[in-house]
Amino acid sequence: MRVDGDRLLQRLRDLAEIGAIPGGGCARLALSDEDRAGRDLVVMWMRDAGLEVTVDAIGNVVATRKGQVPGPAVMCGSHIDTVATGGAYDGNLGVLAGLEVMETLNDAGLTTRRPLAVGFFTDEEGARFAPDMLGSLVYAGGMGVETAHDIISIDGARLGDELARIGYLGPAPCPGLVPHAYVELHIEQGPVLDRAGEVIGAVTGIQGISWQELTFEGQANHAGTTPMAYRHDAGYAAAATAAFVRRLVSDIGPPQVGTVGRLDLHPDLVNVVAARATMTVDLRNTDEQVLQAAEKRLAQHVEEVARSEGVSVSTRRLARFEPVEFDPRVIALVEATAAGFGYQARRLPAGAGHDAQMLARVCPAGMVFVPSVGGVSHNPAEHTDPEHLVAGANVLLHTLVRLAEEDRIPQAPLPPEGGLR
Ligand code: HGY
Ligand code: MN
Ligand code: MN
Repeated sequence: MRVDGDRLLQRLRDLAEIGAIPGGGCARLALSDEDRAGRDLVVMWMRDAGLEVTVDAIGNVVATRKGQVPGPAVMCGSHIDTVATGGAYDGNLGVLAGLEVMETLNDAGLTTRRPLAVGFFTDEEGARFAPDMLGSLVYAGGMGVETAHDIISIDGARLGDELARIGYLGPAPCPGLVPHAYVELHIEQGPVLDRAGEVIGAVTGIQGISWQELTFEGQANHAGTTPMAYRHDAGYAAAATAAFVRRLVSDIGPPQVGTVGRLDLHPDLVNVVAARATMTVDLRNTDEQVLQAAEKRLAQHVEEVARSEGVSVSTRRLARFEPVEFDPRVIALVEATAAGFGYQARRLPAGAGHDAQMLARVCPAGMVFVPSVGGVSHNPAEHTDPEHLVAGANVLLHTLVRLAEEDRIPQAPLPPEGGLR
């Protein structure tokens, strides 16, 4: 049994049309009008496939295909919200490949033992409303839905109001139904598979994430008349911190990464010493202890530079998730399924956050990766070769069917299935 690759690729193109931006990418920030339009299109496809669609109180959408016996579903999915410079595949592939699995089983007239479900989770990116993976965090019981509803976006909107505005403040309760298992297909978004010339990744886990917003308050002053010793330059404090982040990360070494993605100055004028600077720092590492040490060193630097520049500083935590290890049985199942297609799956951790890391809190979870050309993502140029997209969908299909048919999740290591049906 194989997915209909043409149908999957066409749907990826159709969805990418919504919020399309030059260069082949799309911009569908969470709970924006573009996100609503994307949601409406995918929900229509889900209903046309005969799936039972539910929307929960944080806007997560789950479409379920009945099994022969009732009970917890084998779940797949991802997200369809994007960053402002998003590509066509980040998140979208996992949702549309999951839908393709359902369509393929429909075409084959097959009903799996357990129900199957495909979902898309609200605000996975966290770019508009922090933290990221918010919908799946609430689904897994990691945050109360009322708390989530009161989150304010970077453009000043309240999450609960935006959910209601786009018509996705749904009746289904949070936390959501606990699946039998969860498997997410996603593009790697990094260079590992592409560089190695490999097609399938069996993801071992996800690195820890630390997001902070720093606000330095100094004193606006004249850029020409104010001697340097008299300045309280918030812009300098922020710039020095951005440079420190780069030094810190190179001192710690891989896999530590650090990013200053946002940096706003006020009044943001050429001849005024900045009175205020607001910036974000994104630190990640697969090792929780090293990540904590990096956070400590950053905090020390921030205190020192604020004191030496005579500015005040406040810190706001935007996201903090520890590293997650996926279920070894699911990792082995992905490997064995890939081997059945003749692919030697590479084991690797995920550098990006994913909804699977939240589902891993409540059920056995894992991920399937396919290569990102040049490792480029969060960029309209994001690209995965069509045959790799289809290969990932076929590995997802057979991994899900195996989880839906077996009494229990097979113990690792598994013999590769010879020549899949
Ligand atoms: O930030 C991330 O890793 C993900 O794209 N939300
Ligand atoms: Mn993603
Ligand atoms: Mn992303």
